Amino acid sequence: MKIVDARVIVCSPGRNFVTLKLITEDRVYGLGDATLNGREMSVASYLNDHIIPLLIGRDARRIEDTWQYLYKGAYWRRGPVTMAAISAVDTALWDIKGKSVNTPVYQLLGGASREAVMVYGHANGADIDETASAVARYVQLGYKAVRAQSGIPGLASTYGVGRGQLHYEPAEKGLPPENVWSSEYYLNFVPDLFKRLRSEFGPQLHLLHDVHHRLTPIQAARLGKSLEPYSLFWMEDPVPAELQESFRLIRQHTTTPLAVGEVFNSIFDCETLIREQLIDYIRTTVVHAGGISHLRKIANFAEVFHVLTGSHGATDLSPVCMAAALHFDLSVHNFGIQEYMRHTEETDRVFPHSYYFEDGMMHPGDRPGLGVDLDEDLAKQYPYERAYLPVNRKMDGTMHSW
Ligand code: EZ4
Ligand code: CO
Repeated sequence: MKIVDARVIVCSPGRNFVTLKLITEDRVYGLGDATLNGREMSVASYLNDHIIPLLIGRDARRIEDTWQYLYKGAYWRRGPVTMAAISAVDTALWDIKGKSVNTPVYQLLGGASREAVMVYGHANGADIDETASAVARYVQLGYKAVRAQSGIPGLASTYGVGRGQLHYEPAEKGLPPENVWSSEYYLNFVPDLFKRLRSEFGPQLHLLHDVHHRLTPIQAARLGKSLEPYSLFWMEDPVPAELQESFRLIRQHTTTPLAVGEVFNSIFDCETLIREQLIDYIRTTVVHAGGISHLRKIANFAEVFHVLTGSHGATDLSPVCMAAALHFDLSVHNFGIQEYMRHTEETDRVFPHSYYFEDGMMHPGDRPGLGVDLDEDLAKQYPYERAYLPVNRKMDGTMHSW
């Protein structure tokens, strides 16, 4: 079953997406997400200029061999651009495999380990009152788990607080916006937010929070400790995680569960975190961590160390990635939770899909393959528009992690 054609579709229905389409001699095709927010065109080039020439004529059934060929064969390993490109190929090959044997991908991954997968939505507001009303809206929609982010008194903008209510989108057209940050203001404020949410919504609702890589280990330890009375489901990305060992310090101070991994590209980025049981949830994704094949290896490794999955699922991960994530989530034994930020209607029209949300849970649907398509004609109406994620500075102007 030879691959005879391949193309990269870059479009912007609501936001930018890079999608790989592989077509076989049997006219079966598969899709893979290759979107790297704010650096999209580098992955498009990696695919067009370097990977597609290697794929034409290859047997589409050899998923693992193709993964190893692209990973080991490049000599240069890992990194977000390389791994997003490999992820796209891997995801498209799983889609083809499913379609060619007429079965949904989760059936090929061992079948369903659960009826459906719990997802969490994003509630945010300019202040505690607005954030509490946003959480209430998610509860009304049936969500069992909600991430809460709020504007911070004294800071003009902060991560996670957007303009809309269901479509938080941090990337901006034009040059990167600059935000101003104070860890002191933040640390003094966040416990009040969760005190209010826990008392208003009771003990059952899962509450999550994303620190977005902004604290030092000892600050993160303090925050985790101060949030313990409000029993968070998790505290996400408390510190930048290039130094995996820094989680030892956080871990020894707090029982607030820790989640990390949305910017990781491979099992090597989380090996210490998992093996030393320094985290509770690993958030690596299909699109940024080597596709379904590599994500399964990470999950299987994590299972041994009582670490559950909690894949990233922001709007910059396309519906193709979302579908692949749901097949993975449904099948893998140590699933924890899936992030789900709703895409805009334009995005959903360009990427029709079989996955669905019901009562706080999602299911990938039972169409063969991933169950997601790309309307290429419609996509042409939304050409790529350069956009960047914001950058962040401390109040004295020093660059900080965004
Ligand atoms: O900032 O996807 O948990 N979700 C997140 C996201 C990320 C964006 C970056 O492209 O942290 O909002
Ligand atoms: Co995050």
